[in-house]
Amino acid sequence: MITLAIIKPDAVGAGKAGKILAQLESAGFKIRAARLVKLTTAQAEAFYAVHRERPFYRSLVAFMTSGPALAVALQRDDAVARLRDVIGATDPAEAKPGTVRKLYAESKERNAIHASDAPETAAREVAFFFPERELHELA
Ligand code: 3AN
Repeated sequence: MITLAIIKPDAVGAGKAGKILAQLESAGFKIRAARLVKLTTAQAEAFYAVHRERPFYRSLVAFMTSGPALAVALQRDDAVARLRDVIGATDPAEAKPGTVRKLYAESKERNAIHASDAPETAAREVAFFFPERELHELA
């Protein structure tokens, strides 16, 4: 199974992308595709469309377009749930010790990493960044 992670602009800007990728690899994920992207406002709005009514939506879009982010397609068994375990809670104050967000996130918004939250979401989010057909077939 393949899921999507995005190492967000805060973590890329702080020079933590390599450490985070190493942590994900140590947790058993294989990197299947990777792309450094500077999202446009339209792309960030589309990616986070599910949150468009939330009060933090405009701020989230501004943050996600503020600098380069690293989108990564990751493969392992039970990838979606296992990646959610490794990244930790949305709010770093609530994230368990050793999780990516506990280690690297600054706040609920600037929280270092995104991970797909369900298998259907993962398929859509992987295709958003990696439309190549081969990757879908293996997902
Ligand atoms: P997660 O990323 O853990 O799946 P979601 O889907 O609820 O969390 O939120 C998506 C993104 O929106 C988060 N990664 C975070 O950057 C931002 N966000 C969520 N809740 C808040 C909040 N209360 N204030 C500011 N930003 C938030």
